[in-house]
Amino acid sequence: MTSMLEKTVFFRATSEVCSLPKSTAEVIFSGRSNVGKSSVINALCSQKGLARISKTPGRTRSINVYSVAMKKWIIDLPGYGFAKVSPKVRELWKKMMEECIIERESKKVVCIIIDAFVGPTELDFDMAHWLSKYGIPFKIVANKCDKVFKDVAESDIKNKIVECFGIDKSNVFVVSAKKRRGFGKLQIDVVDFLMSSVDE
Ligand SMILES: Nc1nc2c(ncn2[C@@H]2O[C@H](COP(=O)(O)OP(=O)(O)OP(=O)(O)O)[C@@H](O)[C@H]2O)c(=O)[nH]1
Ligand SMILES: [Mg+2]
Repeated sequence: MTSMLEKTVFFRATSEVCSLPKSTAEVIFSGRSNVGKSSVINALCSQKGLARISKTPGRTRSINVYSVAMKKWIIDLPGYGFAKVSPKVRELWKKMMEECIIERESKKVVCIIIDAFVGPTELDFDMAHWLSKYGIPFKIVANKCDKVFKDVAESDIKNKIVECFGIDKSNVFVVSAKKRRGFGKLQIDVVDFLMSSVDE
């Protein structure tokens, strides 16, 4: 079943949430700028150039929608906490994110991507609290685990995240988009989530 992710195609880029049609299920990727959201989407879908990645933070500037199957979407959002864009642009990105996550009625889960080396930041906790407040389920994906020192066990990174965010271990993933490592269970969960919803 997870092989269907390899057939994921770009669907649309927009800053107007209301212009998007209805979907039946969405997995939304959110996180600080440059944490590797777009890279994680590429690794998840075993594709190199699906989502555009960049060394410079602030690469993804609109809501990028990818279609895994009919009305089953993966969504890449602009990053939060990027200081180098103007307050006006930051406000616009925030509004886009809020509209995308809260105002759309679709069945959704958010993957908060954090940096495994840096660890969770205040902004990541704010995001988790905000999602909880609105009853939106979320997973934590700790990316760039290739940067973590070899003597730190993956289970330690996981346990720390479980403790910090107060979520179940089954919703925590430690991955490296660069090395394409750790994506097996996330692929299964994403496909299960997308395909378990009934088409309207
Ligand atoms: N070492 C390492 N670098 C990574 C990994 N994943 C992404 N990167 C690098 O991190 C940088 C940012 O990657 P993106 O995927 O563009 O990050 P993003 O979160 O989508 O960034 P914005 O769209 O700008 O918010 C790039 O230089 C990537 O090559 C990883 O697993 N390990
Ligand atoms: Mg991006």
